[in-house]
Amino acid sequence: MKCRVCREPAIIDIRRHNANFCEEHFLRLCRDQVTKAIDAFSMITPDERCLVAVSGGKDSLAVWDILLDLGYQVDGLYLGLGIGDYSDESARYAREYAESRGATLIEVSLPRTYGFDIPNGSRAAKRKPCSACGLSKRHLFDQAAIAGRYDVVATGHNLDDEAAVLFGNVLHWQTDYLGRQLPVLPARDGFPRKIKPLVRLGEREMAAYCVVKGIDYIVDECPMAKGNKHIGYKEALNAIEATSAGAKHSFYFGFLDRASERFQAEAEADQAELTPCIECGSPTSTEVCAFCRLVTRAGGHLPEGDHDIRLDAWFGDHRHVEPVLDDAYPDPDPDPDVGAGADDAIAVDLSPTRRTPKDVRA
Ligand code: Q46
Ligand code: ZN
Ligand code: ZN
Repeated sequence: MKCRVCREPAIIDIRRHNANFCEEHFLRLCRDQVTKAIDAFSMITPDERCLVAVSGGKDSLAVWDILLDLGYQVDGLYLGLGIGDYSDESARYAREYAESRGATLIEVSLPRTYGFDIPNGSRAAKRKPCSACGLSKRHLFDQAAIAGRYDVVATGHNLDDEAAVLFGNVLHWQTDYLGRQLPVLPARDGFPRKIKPLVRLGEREMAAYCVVKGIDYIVDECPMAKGNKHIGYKEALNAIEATSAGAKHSFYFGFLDRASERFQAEAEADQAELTPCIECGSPTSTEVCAFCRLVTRAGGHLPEGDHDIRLDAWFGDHRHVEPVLDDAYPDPDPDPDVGAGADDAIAVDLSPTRRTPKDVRA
């Protein structure tokens, strides 16, 4: 098996490209695919500041790494969800990576700052864990990005994730979600732009990328993911891909090219008028935003002190600039009750990818 570019021994085959690559040219392929996605969808420019949602999994660490290598200004934000050992371990991988690159990692702890964790809080609030988790992530990443004056939030959604979410949305004809399932969600009402730079790269490639670059990541999946429909959709698509290489790519990019526009009017019409939440100041279509309602029902509390002090607690030494006032940034707060299936849910490292040469090397 030889590299398509240099004819040296290859370390990976990528069937949908019908090609094999050596280490050097595989890494170049990953960077090129990200560049292509960034250019095609006008995701980010070098003078913009980016906050990447870091879970400690392969995708979020890979997207951070590639964006740094491409010269973008990227800090990481890790959200501690209080999911036992899983959270402790994933935080460790995020910190180790940040340290190895001399990069800035901002950490926010749901239990410490808001007084609840996902397993107990979701039970108390009578919500599915992934639903409470997805809502918390969206709210806190948006709030952190606006407070830290980041232009854009990047997530590690890869082609497998996007194809699986699309599959689920089509299966249930969730047309409002279909209208918002894009690699870029533009900034709106003071909200940061959201981008998915890995949409041209698959899950297996991201695992291989981390192995080749020596990036350690959490392999175990979140214990709360059991029974998540997203996993079943991925398995179904993997079975199709096994006999039809490139099926996921043509499903997802065919949708973007030829169908997604048809659903956008409905998604836009759904966007209600927003006013600041009376509790936290985040924009919402109701008096109290969905996150603050969750905090109350989960038995938690909003951070103590005024807003400025709270932001200091979040950003610590990493706070770059004065924050904008709470009510300066509204939030669409759609509160979709679908956890990992939401169009803008944070990176999902659900696959039990193993970092073994057998899996990574063809
Ligand atoms: S972390 Fe959170 Fe995922 Fe765990 S509780 Fe569900 S949504 S599965 S990305
Ligand atoms: Zn090569
Ligand atoms: Zn609120």
